[in-house]
Amino acid sequence: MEKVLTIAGSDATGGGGLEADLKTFQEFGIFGLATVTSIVTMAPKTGKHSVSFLEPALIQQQIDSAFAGPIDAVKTGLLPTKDIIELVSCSLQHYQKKIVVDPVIGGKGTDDFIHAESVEAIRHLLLPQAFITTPNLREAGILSQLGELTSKNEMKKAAEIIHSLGVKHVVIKGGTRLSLDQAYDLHYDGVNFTFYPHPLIDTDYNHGAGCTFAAAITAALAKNYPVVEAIDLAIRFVEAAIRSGFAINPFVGHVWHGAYTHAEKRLEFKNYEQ
Ligand code: PXL
Repeated sequence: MEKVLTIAGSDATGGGGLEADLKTFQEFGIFGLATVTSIVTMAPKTGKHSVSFLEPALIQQQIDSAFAGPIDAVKTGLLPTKDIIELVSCSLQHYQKKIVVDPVIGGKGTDDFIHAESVEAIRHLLLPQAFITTPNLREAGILSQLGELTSKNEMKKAAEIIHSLGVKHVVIKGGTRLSLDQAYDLHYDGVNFTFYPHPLIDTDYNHGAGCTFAAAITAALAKNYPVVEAIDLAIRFVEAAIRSGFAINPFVGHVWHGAYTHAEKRLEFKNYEQ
């Protein structure tokens, strides 16, 4: 069985972060391990999110624990400080297999989780080690230093700049922000640009979609899917998860990570004596 490590923040409400990653890995039939870098909590009366960081030494001990055995792929999520990004980059320096970097900068409806010096560390320390990076439209604008991206052409420019930082594949999640007829995700491999159109889904219950998308790509790669097939499957996996999104509390609605496989129907109680 494949083993995949996520190095990410914990989302205490369970939609994004390493909770999304582990649930998604499980859906792919893959064994998930986790290194916690930080914890995102939500105030129950206001819905305001806050981030707390873990001590670098404790993060290092978790990574060392995970690498006590073989790991088939690594995904990174929220790495909130420059020190933590340096530590993760150093720990992955001799890692030979695929690294997926989800360059988490902000959450929906919250202040940014990370600041300019961390963005620089992602650009120069982490992206050169990555096989795939999966910024959303806003993160792609920040990483490419182009600012707000408002068209498919600008997405292509951003993808080229991000690719030049050393990552092999750039996948920009267009999402609903472009206000076009459909959502467009863009894949650039250094030669070809491929847009993946998919339907816009009218819902606010999509917290965790970005993490789930990157986790699904990581899992598919660990299962030896070719890149294009991994992206395609991840798009369908997340589309199903968003269609089954639900309100977890009065402030936020989460994707359902198990939607693609109808996981809610698994092991249902059947009373055979009736
Ligand atoms: O969706 C971005 C994200 C990533 N990582 C953690 C989060 C969130 C959003 O809330 O909590 C830990």
